[in-house]
Amino acid sequence: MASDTVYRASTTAPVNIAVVKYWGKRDAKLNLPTNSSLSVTLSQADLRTLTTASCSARYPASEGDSLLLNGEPSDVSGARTQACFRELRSRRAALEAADPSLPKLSTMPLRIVSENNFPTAAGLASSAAGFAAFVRAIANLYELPASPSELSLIARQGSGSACRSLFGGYVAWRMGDKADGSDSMADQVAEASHWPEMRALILVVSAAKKGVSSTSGMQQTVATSGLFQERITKVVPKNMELMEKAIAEKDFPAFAEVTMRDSNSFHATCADTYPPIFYMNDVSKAAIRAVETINANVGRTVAAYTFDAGPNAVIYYLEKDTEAVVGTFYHVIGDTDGWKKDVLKGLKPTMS
Ligand code: 2P0
Repeated sequence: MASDTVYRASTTAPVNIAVVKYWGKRDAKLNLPTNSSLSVTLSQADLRTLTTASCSARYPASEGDSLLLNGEPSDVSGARTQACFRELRSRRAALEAADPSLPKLSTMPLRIVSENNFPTAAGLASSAAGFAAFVRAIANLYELPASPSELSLIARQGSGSACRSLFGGYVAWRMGDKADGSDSMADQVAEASHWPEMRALILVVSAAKKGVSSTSGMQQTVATSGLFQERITKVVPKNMELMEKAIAEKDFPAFAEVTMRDSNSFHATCADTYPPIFYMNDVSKAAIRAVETINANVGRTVAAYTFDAGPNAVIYYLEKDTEAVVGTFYHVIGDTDGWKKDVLKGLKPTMS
């Protein structure tokens, strides 16, 4: 019977780590950023979210939409999740209005089941892969003729950094300037195959949940930091330009310098927030010194550090320098409390 049909679609989405950071919203409701950002998408073999979306007329309407996240029921009533549901449903409803022979999926309750292949407790940002997979799974279920950039517009409303996880390789999120956010979306700067030697080493300093969430941290920075104005008007526009050039020319020393400077600039604005926000700890700072030592010992820049809204370090390097970079970190880690050897990995960028 047609009414018993369960419609289903699955997808995966990868994690991305920014080398020019998103930090600040100009419109919290639409999740519009104060600056553009750029990231490298990591291999799905290592870190990814797998999501299945289903809908059926036989799912009780009284239960509404639901989300099972790593086996646990998760709240879907938040404004951002609701915005994603609404955007996707309205696009499906438009298809159904244009073609009455299509099943009315837009009227059916949705069940979303999502799992990460990495421990959520590892302290790695999972909202980017999570919302990217969430949006793409429903878009696939609804058979929406949407490009990755169009889907990035929707995923952005779930979590800003999620818009960059709709692409593999090297990805920019253009801030846009329209008030309705219709031009604030991601595009691919280069495929992973353009620079396939790129690697990322993730050092999990602490698996604890971060003290100040990104969403509230960036709001406090926008409201109180004077340095932040300098960052969004001068530092980031220049870093975006230099980063795109470094990627186009596969210039690792340039890529590394912009990556490290942008991370430093982001954390400086956090320290300039009132009251100040500190995401890095002493072990994070030891990782910075280790990168400097590695680069000095090799005599050229072979490693670049970057830190998000937490103490964990991501170290970018090229495959040919694995021994110098990873080998040294293993050595350092052996002597340093706080590092977790078992989660130290050399990750490849992905083609998505
Ligand atoms: C980034 N971060 O570009 C920056 C660097 C953290 C530091 O994107 O409020 O979780 O959901 O839009 O995307 C973290 O911010 O924030 C983030 P919301 P999100 O990767």
